[in-house]
Amino acid sequence: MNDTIRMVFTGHRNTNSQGFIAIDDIAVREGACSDQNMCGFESSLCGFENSVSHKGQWHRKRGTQHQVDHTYGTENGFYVTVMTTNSTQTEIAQLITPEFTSATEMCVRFWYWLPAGSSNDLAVHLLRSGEQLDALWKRSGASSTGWEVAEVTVSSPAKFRVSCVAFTAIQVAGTNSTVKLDDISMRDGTCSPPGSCDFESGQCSWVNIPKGDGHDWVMANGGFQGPPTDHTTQTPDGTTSDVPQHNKLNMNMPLE
Ligand SMILES: [Ca+2]
Ligand SMILES: [Ca+2]
Repeated sequence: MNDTIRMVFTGHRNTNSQGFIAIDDIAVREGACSDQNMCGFESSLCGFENSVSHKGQWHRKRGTQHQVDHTYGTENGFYVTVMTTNSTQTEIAQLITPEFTSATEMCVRFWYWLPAGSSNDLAVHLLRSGEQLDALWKRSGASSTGWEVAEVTVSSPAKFRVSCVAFTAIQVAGTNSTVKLDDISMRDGTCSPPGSCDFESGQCSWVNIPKGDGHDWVMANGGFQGPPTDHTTQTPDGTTSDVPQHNKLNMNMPLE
């Protein structure tokens, strides 16, 4: 029996491009991919749990051709979405992060997809010792054309107190399409103010606008085909958002 598996990396280069495609440090190991501070829901719920106080449930679901996941952008990736139990009643589904006891302020970053129809609603709450506080972030009535990113600063005045973050979806009876979530991550410290970003720990809530020409802004360190240092740290280790020369690109101002 031949059980050899080969993987193929396929790059398509724009004929007018002055840019490049680069691959480095490929590592293969058994098991699902994981990032301690990120959940892409590829093999599990990463310790997230459904609230037992509500009937609606968040479930992992494999993407489809028209609704790809965010992590991989393919139908083979997973995300979480709400499954309702009763189509005649509005239901609430609440996905709760594992408990954390660390810093007093954390930045929660997540990707969401609100389907068409003004009846869907997604909110982020802090649960402190089981008590749900006022919504820190809420979006409703504006459907997404695809995955959108949001960042929410979570503050807990009582240091080292056990807290959780809850993603709450309200599913109105009679609607089929539901809210989706993917790539939820948390890091110490506050989120950058809307529009501000030093690119030292990601792109904040800036995203590339697909233009179909194969060009994107990429995160880069000093030196290679770019400035020798970034502006924030004035060192080659700081991160910038670069595009090859002569290419004019747009980045999308985050919604707030
Ligand atoms: Ca995913
Ligand atoms: Ca920087």
